[in-house]
Amino acid sequence: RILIIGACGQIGTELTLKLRKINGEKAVIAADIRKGSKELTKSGPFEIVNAMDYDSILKTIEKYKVTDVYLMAAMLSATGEKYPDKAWELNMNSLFNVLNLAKEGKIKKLFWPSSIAVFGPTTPKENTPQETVMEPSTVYGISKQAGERWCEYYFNKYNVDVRSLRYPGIISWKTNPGGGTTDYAIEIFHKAILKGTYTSFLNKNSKLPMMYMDDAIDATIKIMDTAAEKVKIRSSYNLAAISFTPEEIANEIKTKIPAFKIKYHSDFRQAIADSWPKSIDDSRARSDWDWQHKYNLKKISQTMLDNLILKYKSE
Ligand code: VAH
Repeated sequence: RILIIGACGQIGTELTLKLRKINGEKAVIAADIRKGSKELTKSGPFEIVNAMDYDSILKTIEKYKVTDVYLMAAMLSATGEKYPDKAWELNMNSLFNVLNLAKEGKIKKLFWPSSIAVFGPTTPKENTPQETVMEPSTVYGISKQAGERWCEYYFNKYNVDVRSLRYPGIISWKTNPGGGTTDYAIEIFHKAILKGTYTSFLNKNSKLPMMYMDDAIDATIKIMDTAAEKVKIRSSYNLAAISFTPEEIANEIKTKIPAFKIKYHSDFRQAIADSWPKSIDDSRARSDWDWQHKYNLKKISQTMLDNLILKYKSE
C-alpha cells in the first residue's frame, strides 16, 4: 500500500487522487497534520499524522501495511523565510523520520521532493546543469540541499531506495498555493477571472522554471515506477518543462481575457526569485527514465482558465 504524508498540500492532494485512480482507493492512505478536504477523505483512507513524529508515521505504516511512502509535507520558500526555525525543523525532521523508517526496513520505496530552490545566486542561471554550484540563500533551499545529501547518503550507506525530483514552480487550480515564491503564477489566473486585474509580487522580467501539476504528478509516479537500477541519481533529478516571466503569462491570459490588466509590485519574494535559475537542463531525467513534459504555456493557461471559470461558476 501507499502512504502520502502531506496529502492536503498543493502536490499531495493531486498525487493522492491520481494514485487512487491507478491503484484503487483503498490502496492509497492520505495523511496530514490537519483534516483533509471532502474529496480526499471520501475517496479513501485518511489519517491525522504529524510528519515530525516518528511513532505517528510508524503506527500508520503498520496499520495499513504500507510499502511505499511519498513525503510531501514541507514549509516552502516564502513562508520559510518568515519562520526559518520551523521550516528547518519540519523539512529535516520529517525527512529523517522516513529515511530511518526505510533504513529499518519499514518502508520499501520512498519519494522525497527537492526543488530548484537548491540553486542559489552563484549557480549558472540558464540551462542549469544537474551537477553545478549550489549556494542556496533561502532556508527552504538549504533544507532541500541538505536533504538531497542525506538521501544520497542513506542510499549509498544503508541501501535505502529513495527517489527525488527538483520540482520547478508548479501550477494547478484544485488547491490553494502553498506559500511559495512561484505562487504568483497560480494567483494570476484566479484574479484574472474574479477581478480582471492582478498585481504581481515579482517584476515583469522574472523568468522562472515552471510546470503544470499533471506533468509534475506524472514525473513523480514515473520515477517511482522506474526499475531501481535505472535511477542513477540518488540525490535529486533536475526536472523541467517550460520557463516564463509574469509578462509572458499575462500576455497569454490576454488572448482569452483581452481586458485583463497586470501591474507589478515586488515584495520580499523578488530576492528569492532572483536567486533561482531561469531555466533548467533536465536531460538526465529524460535519458535515465524517459521523462517528457506535455504542457506548454498555451495549454497551461487554457487548462487553468477553463477549470477555474467552471469552478467559480459552480460556487
Ligand atoms: C516555492 N513552489 O516557491 C515552491 C517551489 C521552485 C518553487 O519550491 O517555494
